[in-house]
Amino acid sequence: MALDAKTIAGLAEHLETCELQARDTLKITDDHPTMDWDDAYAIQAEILRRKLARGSRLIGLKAGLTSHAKMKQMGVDSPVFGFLVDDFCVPEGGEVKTAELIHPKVEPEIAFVLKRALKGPGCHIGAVLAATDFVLPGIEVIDSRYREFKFDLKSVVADNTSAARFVIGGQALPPERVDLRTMGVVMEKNGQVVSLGAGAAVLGHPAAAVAMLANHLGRRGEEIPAGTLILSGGVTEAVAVAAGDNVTLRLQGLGSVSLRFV
Ligand code: 0L1
Ligand code: MG
Repeated sequence: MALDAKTIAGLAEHLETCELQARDTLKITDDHPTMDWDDAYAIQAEILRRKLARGSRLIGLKAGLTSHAKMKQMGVDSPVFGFLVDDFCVPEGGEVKTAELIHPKVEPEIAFVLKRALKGPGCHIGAVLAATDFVLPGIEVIDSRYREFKFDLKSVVADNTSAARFVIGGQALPPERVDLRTMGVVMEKNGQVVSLGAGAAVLGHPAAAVAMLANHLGRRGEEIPAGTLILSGGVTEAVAVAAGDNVTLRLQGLGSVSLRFV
């Protein structure tokens, strides 16, 4: 690690304050160019620790930048991983207050809920499908704390991969009841189709994103516990939203989920 504990704690406080006060900042590697991957994940872990200490509950994990469309949109070339706490969860059809966010965007995602723990290294699509209880539609609302979404990957990891809000809903089905690769994905904003894709846009198979997450945690001696909700990553590029927008995601065979921005 290149940064000391005091610097990591200070950067976590800075980024979380930006999140809670809905104000942006420059990417943290501008002032800390030697920051390495362990530092970035340590800052993210410290943000989680702060939230848990205030009573938030860890309810899930996320993979980000798992589709070529997202990687191209952000000019990067590898996935990143973050956490989801209960504060981020919006009820199906519920409201997201834009005053609490900086510059929100929505992503159409396939969500997994595990019935058994997954531990890497060596985790693969088959292991993920065997450990999955059900899959269902999920919309992730991302809100990078970095000005104009200008960042590098390490700064994004420290910023909990831009996680802000999410909604899950629609129909939950066991993975053997659907073909996650060919599953059609349609996202509408105010009744207009804004994103179209198929599950295979996520690393060839969305379960591959979950396997990558398990292998990432496995290298750190951690696992994905049973019962964890996992957002496997945006199938298409992210779409900007503003107050007044209604967003609906339809996943073939899994119904729809929606939310409103106020
Ligand atoms: O969930 C995501 O794919 C977001 C990853 C972080 C980069 C971004 O803010 O778009
Ligand atoms: Mg996402």
